[in-house]
Amino acid sequence: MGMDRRQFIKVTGGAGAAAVAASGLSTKWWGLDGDAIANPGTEGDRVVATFCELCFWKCGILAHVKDGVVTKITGNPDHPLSRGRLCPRGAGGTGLLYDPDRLKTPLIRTSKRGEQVFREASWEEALDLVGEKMVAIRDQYGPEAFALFLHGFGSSWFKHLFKSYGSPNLSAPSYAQCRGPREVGFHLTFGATIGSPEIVDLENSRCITLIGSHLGENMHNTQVQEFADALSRGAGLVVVDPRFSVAASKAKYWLPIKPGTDLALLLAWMHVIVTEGLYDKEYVEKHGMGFDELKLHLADKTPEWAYTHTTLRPELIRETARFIAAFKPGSVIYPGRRTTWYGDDAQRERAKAMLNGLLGSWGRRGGFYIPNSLEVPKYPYTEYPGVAKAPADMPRDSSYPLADEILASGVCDATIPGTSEYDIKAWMVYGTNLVKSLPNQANVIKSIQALDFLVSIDVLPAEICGWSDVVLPEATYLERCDDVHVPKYKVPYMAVRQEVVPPMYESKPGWWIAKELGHRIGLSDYFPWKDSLEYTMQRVEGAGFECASVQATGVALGKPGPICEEDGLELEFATESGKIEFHSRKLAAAGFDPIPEFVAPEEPPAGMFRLLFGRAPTHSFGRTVNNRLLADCFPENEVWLNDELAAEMGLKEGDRVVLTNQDEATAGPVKLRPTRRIRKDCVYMVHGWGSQQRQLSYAFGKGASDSDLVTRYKTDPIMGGTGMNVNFVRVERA
Ligand SMILES: Nc1nc2c(c(=O)[nH]1)N[C@H]1C(S)=C(S)[C@@H](COP(=O)(O)OP(=O)(O)OC[C@H]3O[C@@H](n4cnc5c(=O)[nH]c(N)nc54)[C@H](O)[C@@H]3O)O[C@H]1N2
Ligand SMILES: Nc1nc2c(c(=O)[nH]1)N[C@H]1C(S)=C(S)[C@@H](COP(=O)(O)OP(=O)(O)OC[C@H]3O[C@@H](n4cnc5c(=O)[nH]c(N)nc54)[C@H](O)[C@@H]3O)O[C@H]1N2
Ligand code: SF4
Ligand SMILES: [Mo]
Repeated sequence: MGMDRRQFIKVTGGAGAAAVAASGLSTKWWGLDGDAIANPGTEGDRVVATFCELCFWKCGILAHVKDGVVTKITGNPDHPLSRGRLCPRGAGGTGLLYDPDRLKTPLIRTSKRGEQVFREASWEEALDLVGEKMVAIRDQYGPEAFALFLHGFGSSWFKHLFKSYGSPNLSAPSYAQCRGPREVGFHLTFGATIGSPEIVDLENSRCITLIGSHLGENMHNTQVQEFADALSRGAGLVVVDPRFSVAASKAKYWLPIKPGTDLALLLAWMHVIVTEGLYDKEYVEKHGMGFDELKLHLADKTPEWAYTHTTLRPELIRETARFIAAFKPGSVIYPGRRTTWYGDDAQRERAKAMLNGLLGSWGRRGGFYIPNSLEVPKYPYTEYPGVAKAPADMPRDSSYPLADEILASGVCDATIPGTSEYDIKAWMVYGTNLVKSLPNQANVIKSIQALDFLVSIDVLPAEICGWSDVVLPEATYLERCDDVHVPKYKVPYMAVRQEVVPPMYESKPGWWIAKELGHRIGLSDYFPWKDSLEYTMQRVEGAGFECASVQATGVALGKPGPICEEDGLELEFATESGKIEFHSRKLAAAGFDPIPEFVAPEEPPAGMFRLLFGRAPTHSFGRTVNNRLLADCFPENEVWLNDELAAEMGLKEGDRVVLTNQDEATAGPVKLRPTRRIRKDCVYMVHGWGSQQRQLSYAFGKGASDSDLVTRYKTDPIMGGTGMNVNFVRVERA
């Protein structure tokens, strides 16, 4: 359905960026030889320890600076998430810093929204305007009518601003469009969520089962390091994926499942493991609840039954069930991350959790660890004012009783007048490209057109900026100091983000933008600190660490505690029953299946393929597609189509094709990749490409956008996640 971006952001180009040495780079997906990317760069005369923001994993980095220019980025050996190594994107961070297309000054829209003509403005004028709108919305409709959409670590300053302001509508597409179903499915079963970094002890796993988690292409540094180590140690690997992923190529078993039928496979695996007595009896006896109901439920979920849905041979299902069970404990069914697939996602995730329960993997070495975290006192602010109204993310006619975060898709919908309890009138959008990350782009644009006001804060002229009334240019992560990062992890630690070089152009750090806005809308009390350095050092000291040493190394480590039963930890489960719930009374009470039931998904019509999408190791969504260093390794996405079918259709390698979905939305032209590595009922592409914005001068027109084809989604009735793997496309020569 592509939008016309020819009119996008008409401003004159500013000062030229410092040139970065890019050379012929090649990257092995798995080698984590990201360093190769920046190695042409010189040793710095100054090295600053901070952490990465090229994705949301937050690896510790060392940024080398020579003559005021960041020359290379390497992994911080002291940081638990990088352990001295980086993924290619992290090493290529200078490609963002020195991207010539960066937002350089505040922009104010000068013609109708959608025509996207802007003028440059001073910070004074732009902030005054945003401040006036925040006051006007608060006075006229109440603070709840102003929503904050956010993604990324720097959003903390704006969360603080909006909580001080009194809005309950703070949401991120990383929940209802990403890991929400996983968190709900695991919480229902074990009374705890998975979080990020995922609490999976891959390092010690004896067998790893990936169900559509394409670790290695889905590149989270530490996780991939541990995955690679486990495999070289000889750990078993089972990969369930309609596509022969890179991980599948390393696996003992690849199960090319029919898309959308994983729940049937999970039930059949459990059937085999229970009927053959292969589960961890002692563990299930001690920690489980509802095992007898589960056993009864599984009675007819035979591999023969699952075969009719999954197309996987019954013998293969039996053999892999036995294989997986043979490695317990320490045999982990990886929980997945983007689990918003078919609208039955919380139940599929729950089935993964239950299988892990049968294998005795929760709280066990090589399974799921119980994380630690440093005690770091909050900055002593006065209490937030509280909120007058509930979030607007639930439509009037339904509710998602078990959602535990706010649905970004729901807040977006609530912007269309009359759909929710009250209307959202204004958005602030920080670090999330909603036009590409929420499903049904036409609906997102309809919501945007209904707004009184839209301000975005970004580093690049992303699609969302094009729809904004005011665009504020943030300094990149290498040019700013943010809050301290205190994750839940194996080892408790805290990391600091520090300014490596001063902000380029007129860009400003988020903390400064939030503070300036706070002052303008009568919230000065909530911004008592001079700058983020004063704020963070207060927290570092509060946690009992010495500022100078934390600034030098970028991290402060706490004492590791026990993280699994083998360390002597007594397991506790914060479920209703205090046990691992194989049968959930909570689900039953809310009107859902207490034990997951499989319902077959709709089939693609004749001549159409199910559209699947995922990640490439060298890119993060659309946020890196304009990065010249990374483009060298992966210049654009391609559409994977089964090679035999392609031949029948008269299509060959390198042909340009256009994809058209069930609603006549199109994407492309894009390069075709005929390959044996995918089933015949689906096509696959990497998400994030197909930018229609001229302002992103590299990414413009490269590849195709899956987002343009996700016009339809299926909502998870349990938690409101938007299942997005439900679109069908035809493939035609361009
Ligand atoms: N069709 C489709 N939709 C999807 C997905 C998919 O695969 N396909 N994936 C889903 C998933 S898993 C997720 S997590 C979400 C993610 O969706 P988004 O949160 O939208 O993620 P990005 O595409 O990374 O968008 C990040 C935006 O932040 C900007 N940015 C980058 N760095 C900074 C910074 O330091 N400061 C500021 N202020 N801005 C910055 C970038 O320029 C970009 O505009 O999308 C979901 N939606
Ligand atoms: N390099 C890189 N790494 C990233 C990111 C990035 O942008 N770039 N983003 C990060 C984020 S926020 C997320 S959420 C994760 C997302 O990464 P993942 O959670 O691993 O998931 P997806 O991208 O949804 O899944 C893609 C895989 O699922 C397969 N698949 C599709 N449909 C089905 C199905 O019905 N059944 C099965 N069994 N498999 C199926 C696809 O073929 C593909 O291999 O990646 C993270 N890591
Ligand atoms: S995984 Fe890569 S991009 Fe993500 S934080 Fe780590 S180095 Fe940066
Ligand atoms: Mo995600």
